[in-house]
Amino acid sequence: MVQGIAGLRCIGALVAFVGASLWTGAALAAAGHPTPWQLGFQDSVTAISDQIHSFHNLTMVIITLITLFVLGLLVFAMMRFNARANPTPSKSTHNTLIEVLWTVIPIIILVLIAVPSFKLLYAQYDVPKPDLTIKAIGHQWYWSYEYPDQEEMSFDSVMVEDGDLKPDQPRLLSVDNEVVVPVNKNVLVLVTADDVIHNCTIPSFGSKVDAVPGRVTSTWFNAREKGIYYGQCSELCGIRHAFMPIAVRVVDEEVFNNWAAAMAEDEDKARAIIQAAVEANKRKTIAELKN
Ligand SMILES: [Cu+2]
Repeated sequence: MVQGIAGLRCIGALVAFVGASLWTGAALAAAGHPTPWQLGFQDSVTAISDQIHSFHNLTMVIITLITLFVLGLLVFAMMRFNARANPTPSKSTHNTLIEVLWTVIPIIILVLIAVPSFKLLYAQYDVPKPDLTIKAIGHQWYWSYEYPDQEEMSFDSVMVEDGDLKPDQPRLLSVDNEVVVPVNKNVLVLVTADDVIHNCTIPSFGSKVDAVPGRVTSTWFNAREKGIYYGQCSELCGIRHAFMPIAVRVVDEEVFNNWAAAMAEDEDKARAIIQAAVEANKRKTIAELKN
C-alpha cells in the first residue's frame, strides 16, 4: 500500500515536472531575470534562445515517452510474469524480431535528437557579421568590459551590495555599470579571464561560454527586445563566485550612440542618459497600457 502511494506520488511528480518543463511560457517568467516560483526557462529574446527552448521541449517529450514506456513494461512484467501468475516460465532466450526492434528504434530516436542538436550547435558557433564587438573579462570577482569599436572604452562592473540596492534592482544581479548594447544588432562578445576560469552566461540570450585565462572564447547575441537582461558567472571560481553578476541593458541605437559618446567624457553623464531612456520607456509603456 505504502509502495503504491509512493509510486503514485512518483508518477504525479513526473507529470508535474514534464508539465512545468514544457511550459516555458511567459506567464510566470519575467524577461531578463528569474522570478520567485518561476517554472521553465527565462523568457527568450534571441533566435538562439528560441532554438534552445524548442530543442528542450522536443527532448522533454521524447524522454517522457521513453520513461512512461519503460515504466509500463516494468509494471507489465511484474504482473504478468511473477511466480504466482506464471508458475512455469518459458525457456526461450532469443527473439530476432525484438532484438532488431530494440536496436533500430533507439537509433531512430537518437537521429531525431541529433539533427536539431547539431543545427543548434552550428547556429551558436556561426557568428553573423557583428555590428558591435564587446570584450568581457572575468576577474575574481567582477566583470570588466571593453568596447574595441569605441576608442579606449572600458569599465568594471561590480555587484551592488544589498544595502545599496535601489527599489527596482534585483538582489545579487544588479551591478554598478551595466553593459549597454543596441537592440536588433549582432553583438559579438569576446570572453576571457585574468585569473581563474569564469563563465559568461546570459539565459535570456541563450549564450554561455567559458572565460579562460590566456584564451579568447566568443559568443554572440541579437536581442530583439529592449530591457535589462541578467546573467551570472557559471563556473565555480572562488569564494565570491555567486557575487559577480552580468547585466546587459538593451536600448535603441540612438541611445546607445549617445551613451558611448558620453562614456568617453563622463561615466555619470552616460549613466544619466541610460536612466533617462529607461524612464521614457516606462512612461511610454504606461501610456500605452492606459489607452
Ligand atoms: Cu567567476
